[in-house]
Amino acid sequence: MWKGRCLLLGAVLAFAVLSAAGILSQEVSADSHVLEVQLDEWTVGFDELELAAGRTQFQVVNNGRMPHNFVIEWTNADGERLALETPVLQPGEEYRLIVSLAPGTYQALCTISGHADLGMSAPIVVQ
Ligand SMILES: [Cu+2]
Repeated sequence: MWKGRCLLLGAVLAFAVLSAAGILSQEVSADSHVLEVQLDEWTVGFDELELAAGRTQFQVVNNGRMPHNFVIEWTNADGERLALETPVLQPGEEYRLIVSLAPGTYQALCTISGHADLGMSAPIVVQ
């Protein structure tokens, strides 16, 4: 599920830039960003997210009344479809997804049948 090409460890301290002001909280620790993602019907909590490359902790919480997950998908240089994902979270459950993202465009979505089409899908742009 994880290819070394996308691993970018030891990144210098950088700040996340959030386009969806007020929707996500942000805090920066020594070597990673911490972003809170609030899943709900039918949103992944942001319309578009801009991130600096490097390590990010997504603190994912399901605020909805139905099960949801949070998946980050992308296509690598070989055309392979890759994904990082939380387990399916029941209402009220939380999960910390720690990723290191290289510059590129990713898609955040819930992969439970039909949910992305209902709105649980948004791009992540990593610079
Ligand atoms: Cu869902």
